[in-house]
Amino acid sequence: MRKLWIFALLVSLVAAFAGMAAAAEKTLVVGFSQIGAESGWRTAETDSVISAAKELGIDLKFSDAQQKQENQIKAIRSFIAQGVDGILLAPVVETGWEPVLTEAQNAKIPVILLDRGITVNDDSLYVCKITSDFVFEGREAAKWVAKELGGKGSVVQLQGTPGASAATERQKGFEEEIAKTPDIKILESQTGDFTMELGKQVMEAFLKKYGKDINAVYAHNDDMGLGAIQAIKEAGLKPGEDIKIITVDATKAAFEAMVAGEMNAVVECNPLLGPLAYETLKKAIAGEKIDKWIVQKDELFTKDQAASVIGSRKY
Ligand code: GZL
Repeated sequence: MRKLWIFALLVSLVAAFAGMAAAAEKTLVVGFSQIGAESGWRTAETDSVISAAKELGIDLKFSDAQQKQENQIKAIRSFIAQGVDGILLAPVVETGWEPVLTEAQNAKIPVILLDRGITVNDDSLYVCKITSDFVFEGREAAKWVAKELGGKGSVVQLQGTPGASAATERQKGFEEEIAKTPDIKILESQTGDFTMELGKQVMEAFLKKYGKDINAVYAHNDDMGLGAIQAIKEAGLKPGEDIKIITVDATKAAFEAMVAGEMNAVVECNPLLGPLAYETLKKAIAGEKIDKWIVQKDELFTKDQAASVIGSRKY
């Protein structure tokens, strides 16, 4: 009888420890509201977030908003209803997030912003943003243009998505810096919405209007810059020679264009944010203090470096 009692005690102890171990290893369930697939950079970011979830054994609920904020808001509400442990949000634009982020806060679900920022009165609505410094990127592009044009010339600007922090801040950085070189004029700025197709269409319009007066193009991302290259070629001009081109992102396609001599420079913007996003989310869930802005370091690459660097690029 005594042995039976001891056996029963051992079985219950093992079960208790197994339960504790299971609780300690509870699979993290994370919702990711992604903007869409508008650019090579965006796809690289999506791949990074999805592959890191697989490597870390995280149960990822992924939603592609097809560039629409209302779809992102719907996705966040769905994540809240599913009771996820955390939410990653790449906010397509800066405004309009208070209501849904308040619902996430009330449900005690931490939200981390990826690759773009938002404007809210109460920044406790999100744990932190993990982004590049877009103003820095814009400044770096302007410094390069000023040097490349020898301090004198005309530039057109292909802007990203209206209302997106990546676009407004790249424009702010560029225009503040280029103003220090008064003989360089920005002929016109128009949005190409971060896509190759629209970037090409806007550049076609700029070429019809300004033709050979355009000395350089500053595109807020590679895809619009690659679209501009197509338009310049179809206009019978040589991209990279007749018209200089600088973009932001530094995807493989941009390096290939620089190797081909059709793009002159690119400012990097790191999309491989998956591992850092989950590491930060786990710290937030554990109640650790997190910096409000985790900045990604970026650098400028020129055509002359492209051939030697392209082999080491990760996206
Ligand atoms: C930058 C990101 C931008 C990229 C574009 O963090 O938000 O959006 O520069 C992408 O390629 O479309």
